[in-house]
Amino acid sequence: GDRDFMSKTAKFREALARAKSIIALTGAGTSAESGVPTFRGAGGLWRTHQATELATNAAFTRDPVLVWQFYHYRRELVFSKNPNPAHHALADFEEKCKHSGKQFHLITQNVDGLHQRAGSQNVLELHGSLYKVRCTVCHKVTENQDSPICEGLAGQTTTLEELPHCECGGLLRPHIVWFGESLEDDVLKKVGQALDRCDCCMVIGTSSVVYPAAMFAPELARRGVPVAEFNLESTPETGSFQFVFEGPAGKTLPAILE
Ligand code: BJW
Ligand code: ZN
Repeated sequence: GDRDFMSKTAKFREALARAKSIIALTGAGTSAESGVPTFRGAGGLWRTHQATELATNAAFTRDPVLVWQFYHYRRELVFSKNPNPAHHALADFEEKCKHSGKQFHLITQNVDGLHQRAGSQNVLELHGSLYKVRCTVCHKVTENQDSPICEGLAGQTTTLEELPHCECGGLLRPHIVWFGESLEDDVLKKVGQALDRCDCCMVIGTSSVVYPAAMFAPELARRGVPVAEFNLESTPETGSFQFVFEGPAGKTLPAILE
């Protein structure tokens, strides 16, 4: 009831107040209230394809047109959406931390850029970005916010030649970490440093099933760090955490961080 929520809220706020180095780890549920579908929820289908089956290098090699159509669709979808109160609460919280001399790291599995659009400054993107591309030949990474990314993808049918290409002539791919691919060394190094220092953590809108991100918060909890999970439902890791705030992150997170 209300009283339980109050004492839990007060206790977690105390943990935040004591902390010197806080991590927020976010997943697709954080953007759900913006209208961006999650992966493992009801919105995880695009046409007849499971999103997680298109997010592999094997799928891209087999059918680069199909995979690019999927990413084109998602780029355009997210352009039409806006950050929600959960994104704003995290951006405001970062600002507060800055003024009170606390470290704050926002580690996101999301590729939609909505945290940055809400004003978050220090965002570690674990799984890449919808708005970056990488050349499959020279491996150069570039930011790309074009809408559409190319005329070919805006039309009904597309050929390989019409897909986005690098100035070197190579085929571009989304700069996204697909299944079986390693996360960027540089990002992992920064995450490792943040985890080492962390003394309070929030896990928001993630199913906690995709590694290595799924093990970050449980490892902190094992070290005795207070961790709060914000989710609509329970996850395989709910039992590892000291605090659980069930409900839509756009409601629960602003209420805690206000
Ligand atoms: C709300 C809400 C609201 C909804 N409010 N909450 C160890 C053990 C087992 C397997 C592995 C392992 N190590 C590596 C693996 C393999 C694999 C893996 O983890 N597989 C598992 C699925 C079993 N991992 C990898 O391949 C990673 N690479 C790697 O480890 O490299 C080294 C290596 C190489 C080769 C072999 C072995 C190791 C890379 C993982 C990359 C993940 N990429 C994706 C796709 C990005 C593409 C794209 O966006 O197009 O990233 S997968 C997809 O899942 C996406 C997400 O970032 C990620 C996490 O999903 P997330 O964010 O948790 O979303 P959902 O939908 O699952 O959950 C939403 C949650 O929100 C739900 O809980 C809802 O209840 C909740 N919610 N509305 C609050 N309003
Ligand atoms: Zn190139």
